[in-house]
Amino acid sequence: MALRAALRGKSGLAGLLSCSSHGRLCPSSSSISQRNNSSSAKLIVDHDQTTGVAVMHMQSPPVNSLSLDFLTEICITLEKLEMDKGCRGLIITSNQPKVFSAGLDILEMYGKSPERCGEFWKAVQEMWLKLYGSNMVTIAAINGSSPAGGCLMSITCDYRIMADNPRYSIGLNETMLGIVAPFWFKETMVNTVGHRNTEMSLELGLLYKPAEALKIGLVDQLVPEDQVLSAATQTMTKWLAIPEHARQITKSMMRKPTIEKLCSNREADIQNFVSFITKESIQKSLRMYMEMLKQKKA
Ligand code: CO8
Repeated sequence: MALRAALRGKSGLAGLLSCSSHGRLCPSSSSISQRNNSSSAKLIVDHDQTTGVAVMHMQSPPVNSLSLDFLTEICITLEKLEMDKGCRGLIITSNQPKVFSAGLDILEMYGKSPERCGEFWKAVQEMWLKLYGSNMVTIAAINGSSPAGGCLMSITCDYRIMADNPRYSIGLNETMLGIVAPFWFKETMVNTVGHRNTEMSLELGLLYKPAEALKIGLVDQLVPEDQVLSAATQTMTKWLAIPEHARQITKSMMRKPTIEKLCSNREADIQNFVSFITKESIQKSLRMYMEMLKQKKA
């Protein structure tokens, strides 16, 4: 049944996401296919009509941290691209220097009401569902550091190319903040680097330099910094040459169990997050981590 849905083409894998509240975050369902590019405050999308490839540049200063507003913009953009039959591939990259994305905006998890935390977490789930379940070929062009939620965004993609710069790092470092990556972060990581690497990585909150990330398969390719986007474009051409339905059905087979697990536990997952993050001890850990970030700067 699911495979048949995927066979229907563009709506296939995305169509499996029956739990994804597409309408909620997407006030407009109009296509952007007639335009070569679109921009909002925090995102620039260059859509090449001839190749069917869109490049989404994140530019939310200073570090592309994923606030509720930014997540909402990302979700709206992903929804539009997914519905656009002229868009078959998506490259995600950053316009901010040195950083792909600093992950979830810590300020969204600190000192906020339970209702607001719940709304924020729903948006995080929504972004993951849209990216992990996308029918498009998705490539992360990681041109800077990519901790926590930034790493999550990257591993939802089909392929990862990272700038070969030892000053950058990538990983799910949640434990370093005193918080715990939820099961769907963990499973996306397991699906990428295997159980043992994930276990060590998550328990120790490891951030990997590009060469180490390549070694464990957290990224697929390293290139000089100024070639990240061109390498992503080249790789995209190869992926788009694969018969589309076969590729989409295969992607669906690989990802469906993880996606369905979140879909059937979505509300409970929100409640877990809210009760965990609003605990005084967790708030204290977040406060200390933010102070540490400031001290590092001084
Ligand atoms: N959220 C909010 N603000 C941030 C974040 C963030 N994630 N990251 C950095 N900032 C702020 C800094 O505090 C600083 O603010 P200010 O200018 O006011 O002092 C500003 O952005 C610039 O930061 P830096 O000076 O540190 O910039 P650098 O270019 O030197 O370094 C880095 C960039 C490497 C990204 C660095 O900022 C960093 O390591 N940031 C922290 C990244 C991080 O640990 N993120 C984890 C977020 S949690 C997450 O994504 C998953 C949560 C899952 C929750 C599960 C709970 C159940």
